[in-house]
Amino acid sequence: MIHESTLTSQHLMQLEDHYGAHNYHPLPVVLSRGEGVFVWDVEGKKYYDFLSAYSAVNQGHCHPRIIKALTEQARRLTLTSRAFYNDMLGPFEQYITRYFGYDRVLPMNTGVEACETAVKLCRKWAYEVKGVPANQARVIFVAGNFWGRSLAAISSSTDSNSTRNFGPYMPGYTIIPYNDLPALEAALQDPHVAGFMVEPIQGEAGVFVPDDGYLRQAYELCRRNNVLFIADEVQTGIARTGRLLACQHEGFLPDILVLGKAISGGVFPVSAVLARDEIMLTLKPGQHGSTFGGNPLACAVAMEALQVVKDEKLAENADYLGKIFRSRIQEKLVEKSGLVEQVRGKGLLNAIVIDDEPEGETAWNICLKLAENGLLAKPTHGNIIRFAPPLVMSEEQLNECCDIIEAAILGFEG
Ligand code: IF1
Repeated sequence: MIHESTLTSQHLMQLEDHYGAHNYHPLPVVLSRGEGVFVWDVEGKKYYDFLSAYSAVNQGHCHPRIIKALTEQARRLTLTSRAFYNDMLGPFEQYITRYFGYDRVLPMNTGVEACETAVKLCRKWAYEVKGVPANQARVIFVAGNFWGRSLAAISSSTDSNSTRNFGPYMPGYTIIPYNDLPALEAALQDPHVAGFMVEPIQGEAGVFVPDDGYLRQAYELCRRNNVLFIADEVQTGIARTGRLLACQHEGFLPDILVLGKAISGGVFPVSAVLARDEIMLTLKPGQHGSTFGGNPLACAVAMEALQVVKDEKLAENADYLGKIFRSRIQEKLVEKSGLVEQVRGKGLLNAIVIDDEPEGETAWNICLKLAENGLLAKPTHGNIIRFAPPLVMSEEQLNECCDIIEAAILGFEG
């Protein structure tokens, strides 16, 4: 078997094209190494990573402490299943519940599994605590949501690309507009509503930041109507928006918290659902689980990855650098270039809106130009380019990246 690193980018792209499902359209860049804020392609070209694997690599690529935790545990014990106890899960559960301020955690692997676990848990609570009649529980979602690719997840999607020809869909969902409190208040009048699941900032939809106070008031409306507020912080959590959790910008803790991605620093699939006893203890043995959920390797990696976030003050850094990023882009591009309509975001989860054709040809070509100039980013929904570097970036590196972005886009003007 030839080791991939001796194959060219072209050959490696051809292998994927020939043998893989075509469920992605990647930029023509083939990466073979990552370290901190940088990645290298197979020809050795160096890039700033401004996507961070969709905010899974907040701690930077191959963080030495997280890799050490991974390799040491991997030599000792990787997986036991939950048929038996192991010596890592209890310490992890204690660590993460204290870290975020919850009674209990249910460990899973991917974000969509954790989100689906949250929906199941919320329904279970509705029947056994709130008293909703059997099979009548409803969960409210917002238009533009994204919580994964499973049938339960796409059943709440308003993006036809995610839903077309995958029906029939999961029943018991109510869809309302995002950032619309009267619509939420109206939907909450249904006594069968169990929960309201929402991203604090809509990532995939294009980094839509709701009005100040929306999340907090939505949370209070839910509490007043005995409905669980479920925060999908798979992408906004783990310091990405300048606080440990995006909900902390508005000073509340969701009833159910869903985490994924950077909970492991992008080193291993780890996700988790956190809740208080009254909710979590509705699940009894045999009612939910997963082969890899809570495995010793995941526990070791996640504890170290979360500790790195605190030790390296990544939330503070994201908050500080995010303000620099948005003010530079506002001043140098939004106010000067006809191409950039808006910059928006919080912390280091940001995006620019390009004045583009619907299919986003210009945004795509801007990303190709950025790649040529050593910075990786990718459009979402056509004309929106998401910028989300690892949170370990320095101010000097951020300014260099802004130079690259500004030069590339102003070059397009010409
Ligand atoms: C893809 C998007 C981002 C998420 C939120 C749950 C999940 C995700 C808020 C599910 C996952 C990933 C999925 C990945 C690309 C990426 C993505 F563009 F698809 F939507 F980040 F914006 N909640 N997002 O963002 O987590 O099961 O993937 O671990 O499917 O292409 P997962």
